[in-house]
Amino acid sequence: EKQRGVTIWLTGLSGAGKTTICQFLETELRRTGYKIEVVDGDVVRQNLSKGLTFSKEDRNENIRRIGFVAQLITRNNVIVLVSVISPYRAIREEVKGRIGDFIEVYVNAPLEICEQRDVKGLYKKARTGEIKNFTGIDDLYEIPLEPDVECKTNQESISQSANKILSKLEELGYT
Ligand code: GGZ
Repeated sequence: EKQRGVTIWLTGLSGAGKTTICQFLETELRRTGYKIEVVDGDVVRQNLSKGLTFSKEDRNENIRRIGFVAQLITRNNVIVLVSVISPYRAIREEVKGRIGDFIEVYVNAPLEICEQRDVKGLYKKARTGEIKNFTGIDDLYEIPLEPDVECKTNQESISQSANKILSKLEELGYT
């Protein structure tokens, strides 16, 4: 039977665990033999979206570009793992509508936890004002109202979070 493509879209704050869950899923799905592509916000911003700022307009432009690319890959029967903050609900819905085969995953960790982790020291810089418009500090994050999967990364392990997503893939017939 032929593999169906799908975009798995992980949205959430910086430091919530999106990239970590993606890496786990990538390994797991590749091991099983699926064709996978990974699109990480941080990497896209150094390439496809180089030069874009973190204004609402530029974030939405970034998301639109990523959505476009994810759509192309998805229709070629590949599983696409996207991890981007994507703070605005309307543009997430727009991309979802366009791709169709789309699983929205809310990677949910409380701001305090993300800030404690502060892997890259960005929250500290946001607090001191060295970085402006930082999501969760002085910029908006609109929580998903009906995500297909919610991962509470301060209450569950990486493999538990990833397994929720793998179960959803199977439930929807993609694996
Ligand atoms: C949010 C920022 C900002 C501001 C730099 N706000 O956790 P990271 O570091 O490695 O990934 C974040 C990345 C956010 O890029 P996205 O493309 O995912 O954002 S969006 O979907 O809103 O377009 C973070 C870093 O860039 N970063 N400045 N002001 N995150």
